[in-house]
Amino acid sequence: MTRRDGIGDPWGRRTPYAPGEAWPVRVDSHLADGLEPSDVERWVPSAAVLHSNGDGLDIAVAGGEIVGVRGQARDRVNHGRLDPKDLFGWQANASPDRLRTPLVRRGGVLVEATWDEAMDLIVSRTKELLEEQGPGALGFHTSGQLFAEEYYTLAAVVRGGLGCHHLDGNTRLCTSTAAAALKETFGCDGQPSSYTDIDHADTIALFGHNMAETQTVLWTRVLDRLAGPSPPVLLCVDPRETPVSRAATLHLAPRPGTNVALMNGLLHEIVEHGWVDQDFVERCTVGYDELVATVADYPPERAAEICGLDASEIREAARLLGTAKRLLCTVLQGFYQSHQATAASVQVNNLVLVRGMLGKPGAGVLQMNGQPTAENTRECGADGDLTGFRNWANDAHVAELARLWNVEQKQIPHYGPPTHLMQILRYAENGTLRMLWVSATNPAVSLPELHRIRSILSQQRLFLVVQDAFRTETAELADVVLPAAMWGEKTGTFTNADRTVHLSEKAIDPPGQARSDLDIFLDYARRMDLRDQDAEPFPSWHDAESAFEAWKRASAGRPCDYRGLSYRKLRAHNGIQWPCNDEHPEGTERLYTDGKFFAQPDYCESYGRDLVTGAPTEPMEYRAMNPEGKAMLRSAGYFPPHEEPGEQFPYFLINGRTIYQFHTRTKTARAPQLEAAAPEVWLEVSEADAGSAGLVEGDLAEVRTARGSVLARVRVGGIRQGVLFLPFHYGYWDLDQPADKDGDRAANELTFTDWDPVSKQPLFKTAAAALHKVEATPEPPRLPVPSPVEEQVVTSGAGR
Ligand SMILES: Nc1nc2c(c(=O)[nH]1)N[C@H]1C(S)=C(S)[C@@H](COP(=O)(O)OP(=O)(O)OC[C@H]3O[C@@H](n4cnc5c(=O)[nH]c(N)nc54)[C@H](O)[C@@H]3O)O[C@H]1N2
Ligand SMILES: Nc1nc2c(c(=O)[nH]1)N[C@H]1C(S)=C(S)[C@@H](COP(=O)(O)OP(=O)(O)OC[C@H]3O[C@@H](n4cnc5c(=O)[nH]c(N)nc54)[C@H](O)[C@@H]3O)O[C@H]1N2
Ligand SMILES: [Mo]
Repeated sequence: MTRRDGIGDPWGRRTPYAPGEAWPVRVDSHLADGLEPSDVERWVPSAAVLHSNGDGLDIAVAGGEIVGVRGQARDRVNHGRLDPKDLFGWQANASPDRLRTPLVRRGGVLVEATWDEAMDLIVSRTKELLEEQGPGALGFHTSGQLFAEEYYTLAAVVRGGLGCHHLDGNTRLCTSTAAAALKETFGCDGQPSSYTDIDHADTIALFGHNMAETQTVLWTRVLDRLAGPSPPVLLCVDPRETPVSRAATLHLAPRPGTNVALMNGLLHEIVEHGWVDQDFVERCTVGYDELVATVADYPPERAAEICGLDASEIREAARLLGTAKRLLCTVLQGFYQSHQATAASVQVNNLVLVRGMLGKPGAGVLQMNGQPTAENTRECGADGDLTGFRNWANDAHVAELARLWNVEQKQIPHYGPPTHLMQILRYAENGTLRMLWVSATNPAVSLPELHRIRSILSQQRLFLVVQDAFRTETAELADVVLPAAMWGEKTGTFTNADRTVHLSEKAIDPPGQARSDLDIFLDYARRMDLRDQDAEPFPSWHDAESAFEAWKRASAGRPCDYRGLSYRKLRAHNGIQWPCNDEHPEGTERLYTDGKFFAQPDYCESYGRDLVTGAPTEPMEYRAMNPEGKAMLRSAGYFPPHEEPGEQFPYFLINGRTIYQFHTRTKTARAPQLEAAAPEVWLEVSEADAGSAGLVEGDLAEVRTARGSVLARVRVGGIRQGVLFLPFHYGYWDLDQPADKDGDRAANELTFTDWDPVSKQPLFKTAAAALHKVEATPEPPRLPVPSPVEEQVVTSGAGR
């Protein structure tokens, strides 16, 4: 077991390995200062909660407190390793400013209240609104950070119990495009590939994915392959220089918002050179001719012109992808948070399909998740889908769900797709939605165009409930605040980006009167006196394990089949990939190995949407197009982003993450090591642009868009010229004086309200901006620790 410098050395020591070998174990750990392993009273099994990787870990407990963490050597995901946020982030649980009691707004201020007072307010408001307006007056905005049991319960309560259509997760902001792209191609959500494909791949391509900073342990797996014999070729597509681009064999830095043109150009070359697995295409797919027709318009010269690249770069990238023997592609926010998000992401699926790179070790696609439990939000139907990847447009699926819940079929709204978050907010804005219940998400920092979000959430006529562990920017606007137990303080299961299910056990008691989200949702259902058709209390379950058993029944026979799992089984062997059932009792490493898909018209989760307009495809149309349920090669032409640099706003502003902070920092800012590593917002500017704006490293700059402005210290770096980058983690300077005090610092002050037509994911990574110097640096700037990238690769011939 190594205690390591998780800040200065975030990826740790290399453990090189060869293709097809097992990834060596390296156990990372961190304990509170002065503690030795012998001081730990109990190690409680769990998994990492500050990203989607799902690294198995044990929580160290002493004196009723969490005192550290240790990676699990036997875990299939991390083989013992931990990322910086996991090494230190647990300290947030013990933060003195945790919410300990409910709060209610009286005379304009939030004051402490009892659970009875708080819940009575919520229940009486719900009943009034149901009476006056019906369930359309209610909205629920949940998370990608709760447990499966909690999402399943929320979905049952909201859709089955209240008959309300307005339930979505912050997964809408995160990986609704992953879900949409998988549905477009495979007819159903569900990750085709496995992290173990990294062990076998000879070519790994990352599309808009800064894996080194956002899935740190997965990246160490890649680094260990790069350091071993026969390393894989690495392709990086990102307008910025990142630790990934620095390790890459080839880095394409396209103009932001041009992913579709790039992908079409790459596929053009692959078709042109005959790098197509015709047998696979014939056997397993529909739509090849249409795909060829779409990409015919994107010869490398045209794609290069749109993307601001050299045609030779596109040719070279196509050659690497086209001649790979075991090709693994990953996709994340650089693709998902832009205007043609789904169209770009399905082209990565297409690339893998036309090359026949599916269902065998080292080949495939990972349409990544971001949050630790985003997969569960989607499976359980706490987002814009129905429980168990059921199809809202297929009456038989809705009837099945109604039978399961013992409610009338018409009780479950399915007159159209479940309402997506951006539409829920629009209803709140125009006053038709009058109660919004926000659980485990901080929209006052994470949603686009914050001045609009603030004005929506702070309306008098909107009753806002916020369920969180901390008094966040959003909680400050609430009418009722409910104190929640967090990870480590409750039991439940969660599923990572490669379908691996972990059981996370309760290690300590929550602070004060805080309660688990599951208990809160169930308490609400009881107080609302929700009943099924036999007048029995609904939902019928009462704790985490009974909720899990109920969820297993709901998943039965669906692609995400959990029937073969149980708490007992997960206690014996944590980390099992679904589907897990009689046919696959030990779980399933890869989907679609037999060339069969979940796309049959009667079984599929979705009939798909038009990639340009987002209009849902009619069931008859789908049946005609794909009667046998093959994989679908869908494609679209390129359109320019909806906001592009011009005279007044000459830069393209993008945003994203740093390795040391998580989202709106409610946890990582409370871990001293992490906060010290990246304490303040900064602005990444290319050398050329810094020169022309008269800026040097550390100067204070203002970046302005049509929505607002942010002040940040300048970091001069290897970003594409004409592009600026802000980390999005930093909320208001001061909770008491949101915005406009010393200039704002939240990236979302600058973003705008718009979304991908198919996935409805907001376009966070698009804005035209102006840049001005405000003040020269007075002294060496207090900047975040630069990512210590230089030593990340032990070169025994990285790349080729
Ligand atoms: N340290 C840390 N890790 C995290 C998180 C965190 O907050 N902090 N959050 C987790 C979550 S929820 C998520 S969703 C993931 C996100 O993980 P990532 O998607 O890897 O993170 P981002 O930094 O948002 O975006 C990735 C890259 O997209 C690039 N990009 C921007 N615009 C474009 C474009 O138009 N085209 C292309 N090709 N690239 C573009 C950016 O330069 C950036 O480097 O991370 C997870 N892991
Ligand atoms: N500009 C810009 N904006 C973005 C993005 C971007 O790249 N750029 N990325 C988007 C993405 S991918 C994401 S995922 C979102 C993330 O956005 P948010 O979801 O708003 O971010 P978090 O800070 O993770 O908020 C989670 C909240 O849940 C609380 N919490 C944690 N555990 C629990 C629990 O067990 N129960 C309860 N009740 N509360 C809990 C935390 O204290 C925190 O307040 O941001 C999105 N916004
Ligand atoms: Mo995310």
